[in-house]
Order: sequence, then C-alpha cells, then structure tokens
Amino acid sequence: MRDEEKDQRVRPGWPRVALGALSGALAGFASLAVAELVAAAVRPQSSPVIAVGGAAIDATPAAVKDWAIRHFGTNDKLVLQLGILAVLAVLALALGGLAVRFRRVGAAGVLLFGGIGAAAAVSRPDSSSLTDALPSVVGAVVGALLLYVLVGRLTAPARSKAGESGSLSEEGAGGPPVSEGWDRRGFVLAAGSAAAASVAAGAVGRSLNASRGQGAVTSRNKLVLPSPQSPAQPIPVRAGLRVPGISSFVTPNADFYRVDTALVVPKVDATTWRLRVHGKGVQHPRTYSFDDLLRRELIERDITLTCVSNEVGGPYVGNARWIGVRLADLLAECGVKPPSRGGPADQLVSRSVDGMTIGSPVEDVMDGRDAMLALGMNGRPLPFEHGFPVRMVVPGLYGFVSACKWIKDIELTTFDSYDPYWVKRGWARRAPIKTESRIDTPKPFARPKAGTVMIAGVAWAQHRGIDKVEVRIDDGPWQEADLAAEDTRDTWRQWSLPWRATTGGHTLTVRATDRTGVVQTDKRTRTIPDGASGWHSVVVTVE
Ligand SMILES: Nc1nc2c(c(=O)[nH]1)N[C@H]1C(S)=C(S)[C@@H](COP(=O)(O)O)O[C@H]1N2
Ligand SMILES: [Mo]
Repeated sequence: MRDEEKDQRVRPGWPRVALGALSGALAGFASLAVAELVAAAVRPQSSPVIAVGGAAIDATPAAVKDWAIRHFGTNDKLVLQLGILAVLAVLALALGGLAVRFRRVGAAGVLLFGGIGAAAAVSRPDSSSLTDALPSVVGAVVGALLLYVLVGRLTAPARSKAGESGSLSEEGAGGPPVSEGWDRRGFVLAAGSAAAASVAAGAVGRSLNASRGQGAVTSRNKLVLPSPQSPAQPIPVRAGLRVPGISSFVTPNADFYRVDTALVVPKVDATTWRLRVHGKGVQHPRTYSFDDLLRRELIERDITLTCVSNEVGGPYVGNARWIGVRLADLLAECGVKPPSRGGPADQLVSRSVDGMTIGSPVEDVMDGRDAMLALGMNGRPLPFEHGFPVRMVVPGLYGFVSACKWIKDIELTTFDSYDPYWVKRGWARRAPIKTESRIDTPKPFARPKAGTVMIAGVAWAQHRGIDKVEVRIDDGPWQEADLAAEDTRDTWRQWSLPWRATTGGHTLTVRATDRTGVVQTDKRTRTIPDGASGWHSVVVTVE
C-alpha cells in the first residue's frame, strides 16, 4: 500500500496527465491570445501564427504551393492557418502532459515555441524592427508561467483538508486517487481565470488588429480618381455575348481572382506611400508620391490578367479596366534605357511593402505596350486585396513576372545578377502568357437537353490577340466558333458555337489561334515553370 501510494506521486495517473494536457492547451491558447494583443500594438504581421505561416509559405516547394492554390484557391491561406493551429494544439497537449512529470521541461517547451515564433517574425522580409519579436516572446512567457502554475496545482498538496473545501475535493473521494495530493480548487480557479483572461485578451487583440490601418482606409475613401487624359476606347457592344454561363467580359472587382502570399492584406496609406526608382543605369533616381502620380497623364486601359498557376480550364484569369500612369514614361524620366537602346539593365525588379519581389523584362515594359502603374480598377481605387494604392500591370506577362501589388520600389538590374521571389522557387525568369482558351458553358458533367446547345467561353493571348477559336465534338472535325468583337489585343475574347446536341456522352474540346498564327498547343504541361498548356475539354451527357 505504501509502495502504491509512492508510485502514485511519482508516476501520475492518466486522469492527471489528461489535466496536464488540458493545462498545456490552455497555456498554448493564452500564449496566442496574448501574442495577438501585443501584435495589435506592434503590427498585425508580427503575430506568431502569421509570421510562421508566412515563413511556411515561403518555404513551401513550388509544386505544393501550386497544388494548394489549385485546390483551396483563395482559401489556401485559411487552410494553412488552421493547419498551424492544429499542429500547435497537438504540441501544446503533449507539452502539458509532459509537464505533469517534468514541470520545467514543459514550461521550457512553451518558451522554445515562442522563440521559433519570434525568429520567424523578425526574419520576415517585411520586418524592419526587432519589436516584431515581442508578441511571440511575451505570449510565450505568459504561456510558460501559466503552464508552470497550473501543473503546480496538479502536484501540490491540497490547500485545505477534504471536507472543508466542499464538493470540489469530495467529488473524487471514492474514485481513483486523482484528488489526493493535489490542489483541485486552486487548479480550477487558475485554469478558469486563465481561460477567461485569454478569451478577453484574444478578443481585444483581434478587434484592435482588425481596426488597424484606419489611415489607409481613410486615404482610400477620400481618393477621387481624376478622369484619364487617355481614356480607353468604349468596349464594343458586341464584345460581350449574351450566353448564359459565359464569364462576364469585365470581371467585377469582387469576383476578380486573388493570388498572393500575404496572410494579412497590407493596408498602405496613400498619403505616406512612396515609390523609389533606382538601380543600374538609372541616371536620375527618383522617389514618387501618390500625388506625383495623380498629377501625371493618366491612361485607362482594358487588360486581362492571368496567373501562371492557372491550370488549363482554371479560374485564375480576369479582365479589368485599369487607370494608371505609363510605366515607360516614368522610367524614361529617370533616365532608364531599354537594352535595345543600350541600357545596361535588362531586368526590372519591383518590391512590395510585404517583401514580394517580381522581375520583369525592361525591354517588354518599354516596348510601347501599356505597361502601367495602376491606381484604379474598374472605376474604383484599387481594392486593398488587389494592391492599393499602386500596383503594376503589364499586358502579356503572367502576374508573377509583372503585376506587383502594394509596390514601393523599382530597381533596375540584370537577370544574371538577381533572382526574384518566384524564380528562387523554381519558376521561370521570363514568362509571356501562353495562348489559351476555356469552355465556360456547358459546365463539366452538365446534362443539357438534346437540341441546340450553346458552347461558349473565353480565349486569351494578351498583347498578340485572338484570331480564331475552334471547337471539336468528340473526335469530329474542328469547327470554327463565332468570335465576339475584340476589345483590344490585351484583353480576352469571347466565343460561342451553337451545337446540335444528340443524346449520349460527348467530349467538347476548344483551341485558339493567336494573331501571330500560333495554334494553342495540345501538349499538356504543368503550370511550373512557365504556365500550363494544353486543350480544355468538357465532358457532358446530353439527355
Ligand atoms: N505583393 C505581391 N504582389 C503580387 C503577388 C504577391 O504574392 N505579392 N502575386 C502576383 C501574382 S502570382 C499574380 S497572378 C497577381 C495576381 O493579382 P490579383 O491578386 O490582383 O489578381 O499578383 C501578383 N502580384
Ligand atoms: Mo500568379
């Protein structure tokens, strides 16, 4: 009996290990809640989950990231954060269980995770201050102390004799010896108040974080875009077909695809925003304010954007009417010459406030196409998600080599001497958009009625233009589709084909031909390194 009792003290029983695990979970939750609160005072991006998540995004192999974008779409970031929280929860439970036997080790473990969070926060590319470590450090210290105290209650003798402390210690009297030799009341009190305080800290931190960036919001609300000196030509009436199910010719801002690495959307105040232009061969380096850009000649252009991660038939393509300043003019003003006129720099690297780097060919942005620093999207200031206050847009180049959002710096350099973000991760240095087409309707596995069925969709070959779209039913001959009017060669083009559908299963396939005569290839390639190719097919069952 004596031996058994001794054993109980040294080797805590499962109920107590479970309470230890609960303590670990509480300590973990308290750490994150406190970190959230401190991050509200420092900056939202310094919160450990955001920092570790950002580091995870950067460290994720290109293939996995591409897979995540394809499968979770814009929810990829939510999935990532939930994943991190799930891993943390498991670790916290384990540390808590361990702490029942090794109290200091458990607490040290919490500090270790705080250290990882702090390291991630200060090494993020958008971190400029060691204060970014504070949320993780303060959170971890609070969590470690809490775990130490809670587990202490589990192993300390009860503060009051059984009977005096009421139901709390009487409850377990007849059961397993969990209630013996530990401060049940102290534990419940400490755990309960810690949980309540954490919920409060977390909630306050959350709402403070959410209300940050008021200056940016105000600057955006106040912004009235001047009417452009060089307006876009009106969109031809017949550029948009009236076929149910086809993508609208202009993609509304709210529906526009979003692809970026930012876990927290940067909120940049236009009144303090600056753009620096410098680097190799820049004879007159300059810094521009938002007002400097507003005072320049503004151009308005319809340009279709495409993501290199868009698989054949995928959704990461959208068309908008942009307002901005001509990038080539601004570069020329700084004394930049394209390589074809003897300029020493062939790569233009844009940097964003969140540390993204994007490299574009200087030759392309200065060859007369409407490469621009965009301030407006479909008649509105850029939405925060799409790069407010200023982003780059270059017709004909995939977004990852051209469309830097939240831009703050342009450096002229060479492709040989610098690899930007995506290139470091296995994507191509140069990536013109491939000629592609997509069937929007009928949808895959649709069951249309026999008779005339409209097959319709979009085709794009930005800056070359679409000249022909053909559709094939099963293994039949290619039939030329009706092309909608072309807006510009920088925009996608709608097409349609009335089909006399007969009952049974059918495979519909589309291919486009661009104005240089290139027929969309049937050779299927992956999105990495320079964009997917192949024909889009849709299988339907006609009833
Ligand atoms: N700062 C920043 N800019 C960025 C990115 C990013 O991750 N960060 N992603 C690029 C990619 S891959 C694409 S396809 C376009 C997408 O622009 P959108 O989200 O406005 O559609 O933005 C580009 N600009
Ligand atoms: Mo992209």
